[in-house]
Amino acid sequence: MTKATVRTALPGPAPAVLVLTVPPAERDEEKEREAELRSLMDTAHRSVAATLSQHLARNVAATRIGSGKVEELAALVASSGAGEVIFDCQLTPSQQRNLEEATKVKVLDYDELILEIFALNARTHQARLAVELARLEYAKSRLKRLWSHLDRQSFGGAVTGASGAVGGVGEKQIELDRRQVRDRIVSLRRELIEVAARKDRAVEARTGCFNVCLVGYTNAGKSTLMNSLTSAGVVAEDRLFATLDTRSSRLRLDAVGRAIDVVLSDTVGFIRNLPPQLIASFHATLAEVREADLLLHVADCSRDVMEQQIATVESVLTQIGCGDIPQIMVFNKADAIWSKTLVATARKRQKRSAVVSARTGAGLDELKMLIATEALKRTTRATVRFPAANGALAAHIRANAAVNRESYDGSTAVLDITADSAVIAALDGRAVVVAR
Ligand SMILES: Nc1nc2c(ncn2[C@@H]2O[C@H](COP(=O)(O)OP(=O)(O)O)[C@@H](O)[C@H]2O)c(=O)[nH]1
Ligand SMILES: [Mg+2]
Repeated sequence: MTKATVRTALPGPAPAVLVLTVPPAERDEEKEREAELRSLMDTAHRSVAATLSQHLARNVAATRIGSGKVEELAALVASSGAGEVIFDCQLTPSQQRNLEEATKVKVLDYDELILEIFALNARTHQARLAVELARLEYAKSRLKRLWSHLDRQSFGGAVTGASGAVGGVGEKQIELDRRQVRDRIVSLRRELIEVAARKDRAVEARTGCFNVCLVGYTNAGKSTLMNSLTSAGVVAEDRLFATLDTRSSRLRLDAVGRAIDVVLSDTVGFIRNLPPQLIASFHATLAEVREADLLLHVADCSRDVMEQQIATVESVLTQIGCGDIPQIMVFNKADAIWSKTLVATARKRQKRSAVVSARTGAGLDELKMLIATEALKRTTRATVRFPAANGALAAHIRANAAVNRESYDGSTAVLDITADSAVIAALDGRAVVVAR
């Protein structure tokens, strides 16, 4: 069974009610913000039961939103059967606690949602450590909230006079937790320094395959593009890609009459208003991009802020050491283009670019051709022959190359493979290699 099947079999969190807190001055951005939040929910494998907007300039100290809205929220949670509430902004621990009391479900703020996305997307050891550190630092300030249920549920109300002792139980637990969290934070920091020193590369290198990573802003259409590129495609054999996780798909491209397989991976999107304390874990989560052979930088050309978004993504890519990876600039949402002139000007600055609509499918063939051309530059196809009894060599080839066909010539194994030219060159001497 592949990881993908395991993942989809797990029940996801119950659908959520989204709360948008929109200052009156930003009202015309409301639709945009909702789309962005929904896109983040999608990335976090969560579903949306309903949305509630609050147009309010000030932050109500106790509950963030006004008391009338809190009532409305509680009613909406009950009527939609939602299992949690997610805010598009930061909440203080006490706001979170008060809102949970009013709605009777878990309330998450924006940082918690983002942290969860990072946790889901952390694939290297280093990224997992960085995300755990950020989560603990977040949790440290909220331990009181975690344990407040102990006071209320188990001992609260009925037993009058006992509340002093009850507070003691919660307080003791918080003290204990606080110490544990502090210790773990110290050890995580130390471990992160060691890992950085070792230049740890725990990404399962999918050598032999051409790795393409989708990068770009949240809501640019990366996941939609990934689906439309792969859904119609002919897929290669499953076992070649047994290590793929749910965010990767294989794509077979036709490169001038020759089939070429590439692995396409969706990444966590660049997020507007990324809280500063999450930047380190965001970068660590993206580090896997460094292993890519090609980046598809997806930009939303239906937006007037396209240029700024492109510039932000470029600068982050440079910061994390991905500035030199070949890139195809993909101007997505051509069906809703904001300005043809703007896109034409932006295209002039790019070596390779395509204007597509992941929604209608326009331009996707051209994009596939561009990807295939890049992939062809890097991969070689060859036929290798070696004694079938040499299981170690067969395993080595399977781990490092894509096997297109295999047959036996008596006791000789004959494999038609596609791999990085260096991998094929290294087989020389251990097998008879004929380039194709
Ligand atoms: N009009 C239009 N909308 C699109 C297109 N591609 C994606 N979208 C929409 O943009 C939103 C964000 O898409 P998504 O793939 O989740 O973005 P991601 O955050 O980059 O993965 C969704 O509402 C999509 O339906 C497109 O080509 N045209
Ligand atoms: Mg996405």
